Amino acid sequence: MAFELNDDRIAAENGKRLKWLEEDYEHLGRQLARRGADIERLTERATAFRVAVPSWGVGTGGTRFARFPNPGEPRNVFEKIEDCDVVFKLVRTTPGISLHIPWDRPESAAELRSFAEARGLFFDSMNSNTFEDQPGQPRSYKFGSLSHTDPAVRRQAIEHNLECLELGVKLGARSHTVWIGDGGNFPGQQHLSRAYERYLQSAQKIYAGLPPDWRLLIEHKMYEPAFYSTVIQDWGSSLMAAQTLGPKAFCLVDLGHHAPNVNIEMIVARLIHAGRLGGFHFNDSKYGDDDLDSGSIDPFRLFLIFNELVDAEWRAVPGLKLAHMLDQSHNVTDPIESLMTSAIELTRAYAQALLVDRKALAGYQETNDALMAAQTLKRAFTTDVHPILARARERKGAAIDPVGTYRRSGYRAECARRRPATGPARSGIV
Ligand code: LRH
Ligand code: MN
Repeated sequence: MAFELNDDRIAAENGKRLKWLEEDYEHLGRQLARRGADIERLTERATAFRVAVPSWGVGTGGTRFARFPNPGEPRNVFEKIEDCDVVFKLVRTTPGISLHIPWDRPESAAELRSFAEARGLFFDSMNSNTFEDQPGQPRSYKFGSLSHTDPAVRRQAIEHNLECLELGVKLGARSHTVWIGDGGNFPGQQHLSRAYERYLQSAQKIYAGLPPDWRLLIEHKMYEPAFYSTVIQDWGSSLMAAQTLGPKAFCLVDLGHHAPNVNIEMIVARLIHAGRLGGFHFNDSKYGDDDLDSGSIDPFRLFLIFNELVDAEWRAVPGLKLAHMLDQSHNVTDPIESLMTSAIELTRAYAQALLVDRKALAGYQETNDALMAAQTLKRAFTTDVHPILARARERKGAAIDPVGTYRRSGYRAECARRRPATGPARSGIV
């Protein structure tokens, strides 16, 4: 596809906005200097921040009630990469793409890999799918997959995961994320312990297939599609599984996979303590697994999660290597715009967490000065770091105003012209 949103266009757009950015950046720099913070250091850290985008996030999401496709939707994995490329060009924070198999299974892994690498992109965590039946699939996952009572179904699910590892090696990925919807809708439907044990046996076979330098990311979820019990329902089930499997198994925290008032930053702190925090699926939610744009409902919660991550870094917690990924469903927005603004919201939460005066905070915590401790966090959260984020983008050749630049580029209209709707790419996400 010839139409490209190129660096010249972005530079031209930035040129019109540089003057106010410099003004705001200088002003914030002086304010932060008074607080003992070095704006250049913060901008450096914000510039280095990275989060992967989900291939399934560039298509239009929907609910069980309806899906309202966007014009010019990607129809195959290559068009998904093209859209991920636009996100990357405009924010330069998202070089990694997380694929979902079989939705993104390529004819040729080599062709797909070079297509991505030619755009400065790489493949992040692989994702298996044993939560739906594929056409012609011998055995159904209706009653589960890795924890199914039928060993033949478990074998089928294990083989699918091993296929994801094999493909992932060809694509240059370094981790594999396993989320299963296994569970029951009624008390008594599943034996809660035997189902978990079957899961562990199956997961051990997947773990045994992990390439040496890979990580296995276990994703827990409270409910849905099962509505009474879920085999990997919470961080405890995930942590025990990781500890059972071995040192390459870690826990992945999807923000939407918890009950509304659960203290997720506490879970993050515990998983860091256990040395098993492996990564995140960032999104936001008010009720269930709403998969809304990160920071769109509760930006303070997002900040508190990054506060735990930055605090762990500050305490030099060993071996903390995190896979940050977005996992969202864009039902009413242009997915490209939502992914760009969500990547920026994560960078914002990270930059604000870097602004926390940790020495002062530790002092207030030690002396039980509750108010000043809370105020110290709030001060960082209420600092408008927009100039730092825009400067970081501008310095990387990304857009100072990504959404404006994107809209003025006419990319979506061009996609609508060049990608006549043939029905959505196999994203599976209705
Ligand atoms: C499950 C989930 C999981 C993905 C899917 C697309 O709710 O968060 O991470 O496989 O969404
Ligand atoms: Mn997820």
